[in-house]
Amino acid sequence: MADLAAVKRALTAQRIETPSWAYGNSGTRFKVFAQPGVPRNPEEKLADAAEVHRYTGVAPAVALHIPWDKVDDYAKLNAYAESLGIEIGAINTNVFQDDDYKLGSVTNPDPRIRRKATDHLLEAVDIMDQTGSRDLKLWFSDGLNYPGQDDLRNRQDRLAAALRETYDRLGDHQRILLEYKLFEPAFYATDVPDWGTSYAHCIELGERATVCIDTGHHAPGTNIEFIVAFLLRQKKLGAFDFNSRFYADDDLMVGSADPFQLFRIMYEIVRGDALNPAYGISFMLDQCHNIERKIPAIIRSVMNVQEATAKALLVDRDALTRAQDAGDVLEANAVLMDAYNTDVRPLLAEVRTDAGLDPDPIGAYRRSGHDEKIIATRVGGNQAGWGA
Ligand code: PSV
Ligand code: MN
Repeated sequence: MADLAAVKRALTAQRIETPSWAYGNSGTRFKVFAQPGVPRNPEEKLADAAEVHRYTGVAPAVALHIPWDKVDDYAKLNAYAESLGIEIGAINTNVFQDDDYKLGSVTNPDPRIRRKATDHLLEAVDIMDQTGSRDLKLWFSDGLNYPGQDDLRNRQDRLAAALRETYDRLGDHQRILLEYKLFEPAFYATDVPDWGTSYAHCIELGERATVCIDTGHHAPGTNIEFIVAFLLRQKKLGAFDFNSRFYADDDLMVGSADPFQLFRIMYEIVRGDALNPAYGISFMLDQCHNIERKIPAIIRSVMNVQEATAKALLVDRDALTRAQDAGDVLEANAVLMDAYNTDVRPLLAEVRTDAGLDPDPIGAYRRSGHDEKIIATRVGGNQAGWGA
């Protein structure tokens, strides 16, 4: 039996970072459905993130995306976050929304464009110095649509050079999280398509470069928990971008399409003793809420991660090891499934009550009147969105 007091302590200590862009308007390449009350600036995004933390108690950090969240005074933004009881987390870079990047950013054949893209990465580190952020998250949309379009190997060399320059600019407490993605927007070849490519570049860079697993960035059927186990063993797992997918990079609420997969991922985290924030893994969401209200959707996502984590913590690891060592296939599988099939909602309600929170975060948010307030007051100005 898992030690219930220890399970509760682990759930209380858990931290989940939410993305600023999930609070703003988003959509598919077909249509952005604007919602009333959506933030018009980074401050309003922070205010919404603070609501998520207020009702869940485990989401005190919000990731920024530059230039979407660019401000003149980051010290002021930091102080505002602090006044709301939250903090600024990872700084995400954006080298995918400029005409210059049509043929790539840091891998572009044109040295001027490579310089511009690398300068953006360096600028992001300058911002981290001001926000006190530890994590620089890099995702490159770079790739090719046609065989022969550019030289695959030269592009790896250009990527390595930009990463090296950025890594060398990091302060002692800062690190690079290198994200990968199988395809899109490029379809024939992507310059960082998989965890192996990210891992190899991170090894080349040094110990402050680690892999970020975006759960939506794999081929269907990929065993993501294997990647988690492998990278943990190598001490090269730095972060998650959690979301859910049915087909591709759907960016749906984590744990909605496949809660069992999320449980299997969280089991490897628990198995690797990597849940505690002190271990250094950042559990971020990277989602877009295109058709549902955003704040309750993010609260639901945080709760989904908590539920998967609680189930993972409930696995009777002694019984599992015994069954595994005995080669008892059915019993080993049954031990894991017993934990997965446990209804952990009462346990999480207890953890919330113990922390002085409402046991029902979504109900509490709905009753708070925040949704009505933002709809009534956030009128005029331009809604912040990522322009999809
Ligand atoms: C790319 O699809 C990605 O997962 C990267 O993390 C970007 O920064 C983010 O989505 C933008 O939504
Ligand atoms: Mn991502």
